[in-house]
Amino acid sequence: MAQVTTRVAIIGAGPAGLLLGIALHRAGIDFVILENRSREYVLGRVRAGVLEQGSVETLTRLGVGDRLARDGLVHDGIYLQFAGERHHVDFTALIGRTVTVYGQQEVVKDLMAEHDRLGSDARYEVADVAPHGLDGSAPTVTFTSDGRQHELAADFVVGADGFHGVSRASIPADQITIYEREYPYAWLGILANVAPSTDELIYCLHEDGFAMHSMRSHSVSRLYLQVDPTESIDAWSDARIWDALHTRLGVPGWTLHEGEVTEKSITPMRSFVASRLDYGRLFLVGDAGHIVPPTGAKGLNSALSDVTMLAAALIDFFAGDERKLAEYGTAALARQWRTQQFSQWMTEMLHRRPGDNAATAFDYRSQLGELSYVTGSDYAMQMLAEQYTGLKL
Ligand code: RFL
Ligand code: PHB
Repeated sequence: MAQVTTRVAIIGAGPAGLLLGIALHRAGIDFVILENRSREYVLGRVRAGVLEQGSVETLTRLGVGDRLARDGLVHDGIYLQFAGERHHVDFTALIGRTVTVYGQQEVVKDLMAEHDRLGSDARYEVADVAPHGLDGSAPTVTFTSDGRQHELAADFVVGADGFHGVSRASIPADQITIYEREYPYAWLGILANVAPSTDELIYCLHEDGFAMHSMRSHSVSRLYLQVDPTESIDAWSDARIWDALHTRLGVPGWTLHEGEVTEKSITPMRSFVASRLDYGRLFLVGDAGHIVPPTGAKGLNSALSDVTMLAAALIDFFAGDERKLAEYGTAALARQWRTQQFSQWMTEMLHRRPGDNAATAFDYRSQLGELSYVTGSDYAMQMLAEQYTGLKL
């Protein structure tokens, strides 16, 4: 068995694992990244699109913000649309903060390029990744690569392996509780080769369900529709998707421009939080420890904020101060629960509950009342702006 020793074994090369590696490198701390997919697969995944101001600051501080500064689209606010009217929520005017539209794929591309430049030990397409000895002081991670068995010995193991990873699953079941809920709807998302028909993101509650207009660049649009979670993507031709987008997003005097659809998929929506993000020598970051529904644009940003906290704690630990590392799980979860509440609030305010009955008719009108209050109150809009642009760490 081939053996390697490092300080920090990072499982997963998504945005969380890749960023942690760079933060550790900057502090001179050794790490190895293990990823079970290929580089191309990881780079090809289309996911989140909005970076909080704090995420932009983190990427910039760690020296991976050049392309982001050049190509990221800084947005002063968002639109909330309901009852056929579009309302602007101006974050800059309300609280002096912004968000930046820059695809997760681009973040991952920048992080991978930096690892290439640094010559990092990041291994892709490894199999059978398994952590061991997490409750002792000398954990290891075994894996197979190029048909050979390997063992990586480390001081710490970081689970950055997403919702379906092995890290969370290696905490004994009687030591962890899962808090979760599913939503009775999913998002059908498309990428289209067409200039965005809006300057800022539109979040829309329509009688037929939620719709959203986002973007990736000046020439690529990203659009979403609320659909039934059991729906098959095959039932949605491009023409049907554009029809639904026109119906839901349409307002008088505005035109939605269509373009070639280059990607389409359906994503289920769930809220999920593990009761602990640390177990002995294991620490969880990002989707490995928690999932939000995408309506508040928090998934990627939470992953990056976990990494910021954990990197600072590990750097302190190796400098002889263990306090932050002991507090990481509690601090990250406290922040995460606030993020969970915001994501759940945005989601439930903006989606139609399925079913055609007196209760859902009531709920829809109550949601319109809530949106009318939010867009009519500077206090409510400030609350939204503060959470959307990102809570302080
Ligand atoms: P990731 O990005 O899932 O990366 C985890 C990495 O770990 C690898 N992995 C393993 N590696 C080794 N051994 C194993 N046993 C492994 N098991 C898994 C995986 O291949 C992967 O490379 O987690 P990370 O880094 O925590 O980043 C979190 C974000 O990716 C996530 O929060 C967001 O993308 C969530 N999300 C969205 N968030 C938004 O804010 N807006 C969106 O529009 C949005 N769309 C999405 C999403 C998440 C999706 N998933 C997870 C199904 C769309 C999708 C489809
Ligand atoms: C996206 O552009 O993919 C996106 C933007 C905002 C969200 C979710 C997804 O809330």
